[in-house]
Amino acid sequence: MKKALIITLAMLMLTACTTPEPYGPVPTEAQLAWQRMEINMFCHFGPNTFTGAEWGSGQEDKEVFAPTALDCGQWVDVARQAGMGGIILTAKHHDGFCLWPSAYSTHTVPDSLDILRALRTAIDAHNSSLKMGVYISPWDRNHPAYGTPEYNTVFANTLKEVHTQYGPFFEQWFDGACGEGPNGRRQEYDWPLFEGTVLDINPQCILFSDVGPGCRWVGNEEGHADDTNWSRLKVESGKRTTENGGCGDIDGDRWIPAEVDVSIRPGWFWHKDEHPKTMEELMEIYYNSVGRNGLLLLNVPPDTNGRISPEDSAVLMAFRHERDRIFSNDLTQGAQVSARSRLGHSARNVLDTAYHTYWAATSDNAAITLNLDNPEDFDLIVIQEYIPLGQRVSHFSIFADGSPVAEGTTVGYKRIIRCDTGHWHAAKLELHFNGLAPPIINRIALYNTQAQ
Ligand code: FUL
Repeated sequence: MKKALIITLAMLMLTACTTPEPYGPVPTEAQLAWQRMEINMFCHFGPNTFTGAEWGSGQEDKEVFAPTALDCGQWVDVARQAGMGGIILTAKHHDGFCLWPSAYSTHTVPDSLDILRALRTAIDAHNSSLKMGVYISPWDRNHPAYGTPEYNTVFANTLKEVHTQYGPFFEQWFDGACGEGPNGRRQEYDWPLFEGTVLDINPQCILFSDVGPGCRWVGNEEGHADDTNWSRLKVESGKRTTENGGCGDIDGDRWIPAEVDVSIRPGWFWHKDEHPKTMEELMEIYYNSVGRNGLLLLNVPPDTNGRISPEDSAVLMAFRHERDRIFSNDLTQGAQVSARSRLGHSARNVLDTAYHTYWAATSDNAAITLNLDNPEDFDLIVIQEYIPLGQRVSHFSIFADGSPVAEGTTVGYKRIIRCDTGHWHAAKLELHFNGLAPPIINRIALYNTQAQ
């Protein structure tokens, strides 16, 4: 009898310890890995680098594309040292010029100047975790077939060629721009054909477009997501049902997180009279993108040498150094944590850096308290929801030593809350969450940007 009771109790505990049910759509493994990259590098490179244009006409002489000291290994070094997870190269921009010797266009580099191959080789040579992605513009101002049904087949063949010969790519960037081609006509893009072509070759590839399916355009090129940012989206017949690029849809039925693309310089291509943003501006962008549940795709265009300029490289290193300085000292270490928790998913889990441990609250309205060893000064609060089980939090409010200090709506993969009145000084922090389902939080951390 006693034995049976013990077995029943043990079984009950085991059931209680299991993973909570997911809420709504959840990321695929590839989407989760993508989100965890946090910052990637975009490289706009092509004839425009040499002509000063942003949108080339497609009539440029092929010879204008002539980097004098091409070094894709240097791009890789800069990206790695800047803390980026991957590099996405504009293999074909709107001018139609292919940075590889394509069989489907006459407007290409010669075999001897295959930039896709050079980048692939440089990335593989480093044997690091840096991943490669590709931007191929459907809009083509050079191709004679553009504006006719035949072009959709040409473009699908182009995708197939690039993905089979130079892949695997972690992301395929589909630019939504659709202007006129050389014959004055616009193209009706066959998106299902384009997407199917890529996914048949690489089902893990994250497809970027205004509506996903892998990730979505955030809706601006200034470097910010909305304050409210759901990773869910409603899409019908290839279109958004609402104009919510920046904030997604609370009731979206697909997991399509936001990507924030912005250039380090005023233009997307390198131009000699333009200069990069400052480290402080990049930090602002970081807080407003990664800190608002977005992935930051920061464009760093190689110059006419075929290298990332010393100016851009210096500011990227300062940006990395500043993030390391701020985020190396989490002030919650050693704190006492208390909250009602689902068995096996204790509140203490919010302090560790292991990704797959979390605090699972027991109700939609939940609170967690952190008692620090000593009162601390801090001006950043970082919260991360455990998104493999869905995005749940719809409102949060934070109290420091009993006084309300901040509130907001969504959290998602990562939310960074900044103090706009200098800094907070407190020994006790309470966070109240309202969720669409009981919140699941894997990290809470506090930092002081002003600490020496
Ligand atoms: C836009 C393009 O028109 C720009 O030239 C740039 O490539 C940007 C990333 O996307 O739609």
